[in-house]
Amino acid sequence: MARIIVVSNRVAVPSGDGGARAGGLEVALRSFLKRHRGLWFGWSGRVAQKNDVKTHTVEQAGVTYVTTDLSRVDHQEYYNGFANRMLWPILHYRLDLMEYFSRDLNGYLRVNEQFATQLRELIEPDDIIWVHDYHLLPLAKALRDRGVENRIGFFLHIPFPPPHILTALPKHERVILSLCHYDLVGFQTDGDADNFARYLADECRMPSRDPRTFIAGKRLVRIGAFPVGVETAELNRLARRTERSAFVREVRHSLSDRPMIIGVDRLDYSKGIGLRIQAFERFLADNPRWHSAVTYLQITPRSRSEIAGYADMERRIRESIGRVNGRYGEAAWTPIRYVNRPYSRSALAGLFRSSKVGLVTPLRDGMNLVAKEYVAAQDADDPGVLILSRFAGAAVECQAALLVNPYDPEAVGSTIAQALAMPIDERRGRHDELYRVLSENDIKFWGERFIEALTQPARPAVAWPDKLSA
Ligand code: GDG
Repeated sequence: MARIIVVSNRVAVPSGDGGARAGGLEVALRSFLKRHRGLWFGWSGRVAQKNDVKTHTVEQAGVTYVTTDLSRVDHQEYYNGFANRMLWPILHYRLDLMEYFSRDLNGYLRVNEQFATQLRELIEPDDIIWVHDYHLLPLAKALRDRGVENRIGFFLHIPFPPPHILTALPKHERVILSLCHYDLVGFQTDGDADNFARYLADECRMPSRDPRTFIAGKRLVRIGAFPVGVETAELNRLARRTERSAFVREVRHSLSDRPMIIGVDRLDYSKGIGLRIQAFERFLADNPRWHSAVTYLQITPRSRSEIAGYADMERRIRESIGRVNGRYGEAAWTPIRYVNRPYSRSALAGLFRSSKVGLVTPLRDGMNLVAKEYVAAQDADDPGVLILSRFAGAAVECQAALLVNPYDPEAVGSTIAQALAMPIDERRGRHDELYRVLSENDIKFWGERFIEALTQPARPAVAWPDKLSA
């Protein structure tokens, strides 16, 4: 069995807390690498002072973790700059928020070159390389330039917009077209994959063999949809256990056993938290019978606080929660509980299971694992109801959820009332369907399916098109 090398911006090196704070995807990638005696390479998360950049190697439970620090300027230009101020907004369809600086683009390309130089030393001839996410779009080109001929696959965790949005990215060909140096480029949904295919066909005039296979010089680049899943069965077990934990019992007790609505999101504008609060306010305005009778718990760990817009967004969210609590709250009832600290995976699973409604309303999301985790955690006999944005990748598989337009607070507000009043038979029917889909496509299946597709043989011999060698 070939060794697998996973490359991602951040590496989830196991910490002393047994991974309690790790997200489900990190935990799953780790166990995937264990099965393939793999290696995980990427940024250590440390920013070196005075350019004292170090590389760290840790071996644990059959997995090798190699991480590298970033210099202060690389962190600023590659990570905060081009990746998070330019690529993140544009790939989430937010042209209004993108900030382009050519020095950030140069920093982004430079760090990808540095990663390729370090990675080159670790790669053995039969290794399969799996690169993750928008920080590393040009990594395969940098590796090919260094003579790496191994199979290299790429998976984009976030959305991929249509060409007319994407082409607002200055010098988009240098970044996006470099994806053609991968053997397989995977997306969350067919819609994302089609957008990339249209970009190659219409914008770059790239020849193709079929709608999902393009001819990129001496190799074929294949495109596919690989919707990421969760550890469905494992989460269900975890939720069943922690539902009875002292922590969850205390939360429930503090709510006087009122029904709970839950939202869990990294603090990010793509998650639509501000509009969601407006929707909850609308729900309260239209449904006085639920006053003092339901509590909305919003758990929002801070992220990317170094980026100016994120601090403003946080202030606006706090203000609107204060407004709703001030207007509708009572001495014995706070309508919205807002928490910025992160919780362990098991605590979250228990809270999901204890919540009548999972409120997941991103304005745009590659997949949204919280939606799937909420479903996985439910009690099949008495399940909660998932309200899900139609603009989350998860909506493709989760058709049995209550799908909403997150830009319409009035409609989301009335959907909250519908969810709280939903009869048990309908709740069970919807949940059975959702759980079945998430059991078939769980995280393990996702990883194996991607690697299987990546290792399929397919290499034609034709000339490099001009655009690629540019
Ligand atoms: C990107 C794409 C795509 C959240 N709070 C805590 C905590 N979390 C965990 C959740 C979930 C993960 O973080 C968040 O995943 P999402 O998918 O919801 O969103 P992004 O972070 O934006 O992820 C997204 C994903 O990549 C995977 O491909 O689905 O579309 O944007 O697992 O549970 N985990 C813990 N404590 C918290 O307080 N332990």
